[in-house]
Amino acid sequence: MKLWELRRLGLLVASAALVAGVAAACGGDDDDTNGNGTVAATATTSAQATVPEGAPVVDQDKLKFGPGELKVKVGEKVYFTNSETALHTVDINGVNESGNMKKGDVFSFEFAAPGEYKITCAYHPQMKATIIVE
Ligand SMILES: [Cu+2]
Repeated sequence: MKLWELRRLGLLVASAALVAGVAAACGGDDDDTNGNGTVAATATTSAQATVPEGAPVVDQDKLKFGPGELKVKVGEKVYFTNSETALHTVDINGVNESGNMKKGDVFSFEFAAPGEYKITCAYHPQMKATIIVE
């Protein structure tokens, strides 16, 4: 192998490592993005959590999200509750953010960026809601 070929190989390895590093950094962020490329501040599911008075709530009951449309402000936390025995999830723009929610579970999600978010359940395709963040 000629010297220039070695140099070229070295350069390729260096750029491959750089690309891998960038990809790893992006991959680490993927779970927290909301589909608009921005990071949502917090997302938690808890059986113990309570919904603060006056907070925006989307309830899962009778295989529906209620209300079907909700407007909130940027940075506001929306509380998702499950009032029935059927297992549900809260998928936000196609990403399952809540995991399985049993009856009584509360999942809260802070919408950190404006936009229209599609809320669905992984188990019940008929369950749909829209959250408009302004
Ligand atoms: Cu469901």
